Amino acid sequence: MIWNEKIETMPQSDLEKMQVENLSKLAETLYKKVDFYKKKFDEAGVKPSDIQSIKDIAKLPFTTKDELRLTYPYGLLAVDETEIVEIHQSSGTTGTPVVDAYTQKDIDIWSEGMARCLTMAGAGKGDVIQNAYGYGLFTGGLGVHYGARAIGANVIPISGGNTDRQLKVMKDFGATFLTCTPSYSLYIAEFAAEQGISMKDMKVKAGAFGAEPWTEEMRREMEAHLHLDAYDIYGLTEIIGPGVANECECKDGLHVNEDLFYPEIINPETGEVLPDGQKGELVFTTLTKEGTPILRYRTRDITYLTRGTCSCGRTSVKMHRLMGRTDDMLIIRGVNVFPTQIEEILVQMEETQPHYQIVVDRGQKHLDEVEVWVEVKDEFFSDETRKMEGLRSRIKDEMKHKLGISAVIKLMEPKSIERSIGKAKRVVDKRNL
Ligand code: DLL
Repeated sequence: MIWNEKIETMPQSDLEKMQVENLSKLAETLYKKVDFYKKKFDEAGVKPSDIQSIKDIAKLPFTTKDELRLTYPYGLLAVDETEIVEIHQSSGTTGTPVVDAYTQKDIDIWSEGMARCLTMAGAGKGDVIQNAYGYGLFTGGLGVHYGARAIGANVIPISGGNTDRQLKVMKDFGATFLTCTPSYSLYIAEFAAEQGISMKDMKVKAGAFGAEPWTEEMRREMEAHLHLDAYDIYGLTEIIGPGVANECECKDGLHVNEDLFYPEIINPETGEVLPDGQKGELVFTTLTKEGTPILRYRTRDITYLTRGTCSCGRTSVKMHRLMGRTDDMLIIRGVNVFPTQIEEILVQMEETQPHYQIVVDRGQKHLDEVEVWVEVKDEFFSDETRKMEGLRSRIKDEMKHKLGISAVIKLMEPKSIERSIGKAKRVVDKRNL
């Protein structure tokens, strides 16, 4: 099934007309209503009237995550504050968060994008969607919720965690579709096996999994252990949340809702737009959003685009499943964390040295596990466990409180962490993502 046949199967030339029209309108609005963008247009020497074709987008300035942080909370608002009906924030809990402020029309756009995504993954009216993405400021829970409501499915807003109850609800209400992070889905499968519950006895036939990197190997495991079809769903807070792109039944790239979110691939070093098929940094422009529309947002996600009619009938451009990031952002159980944020906590401790290493692995339960190894200063290092325990729990608590991650802290003897001659290798990621 295709949710919006007209748009999703539209010839590219017709789609492009719509895109240019909306891009021109967007440029006008940003120039008139958002000082931040007016300044950027002026600095770049461009005017909204310079947009004559979709390729002209390359004349317009980029937006970066740092700029979004600098304009917190409402610096990028393009409407009156009273028009905002809902806000969300990026999943990292520290630093200055990135805000998405939605008007009613934005919520409608979100619902439409998500309705298309869920339909691509095989959901529809009559389905019971167990939505185990977190509800709250994170966009996963409510984004899927709005899409599920739009397609007329029955949505169970169970949110993440409490796996015992997930399985009971799944069984008792006959859930047919699951939405959560890929790692959590594997945890559910493993937990079920431990409890002697067979996933074969569940009715779940498919699911939309995203919000963190995953691989084809993981898909195979998920499909084998959960007995379902696993589809990749992509999105980000800055653009709208989930609902930006999703895999169809071909499971061969994610169709981008490009009438709403215009994708480009650029060379991350030069900013030059790359042709289809070439790998680079993914950039998005929200073509129709009202509250916090965004121009050429540099996602730092790496992928490439392909065009052509897909065997599912859709003509929308496809992005390859994500192939990494241009920065060192880690996604730990769905929470975005930069190594520098961990460093900030460590350097504030009087007892530790700025020599540390972050080791990330997928534990036995398929969930991300983080170990932080940090050297203790000579004068504070002690063989007495009691003395060291206090420091360990202070670091652990700070990380939980400020970053929202649970880490195992290993206090190391002075000079025990390998020194590097060049760039220090702060992160050892063993997850093979
Ligand atoms: O993770 C939105 C979302 C919710 C997407 C539910 C899918 C499902 P943020 O917390 O802002 O938003 O994180 C966005 O997560 O730039 C990617 O690096 C990563 N990411 C999201 N989806 C995928 C995916 C939500 N399917 C950041 N594969 C993005 C790999 C993903 N990485």
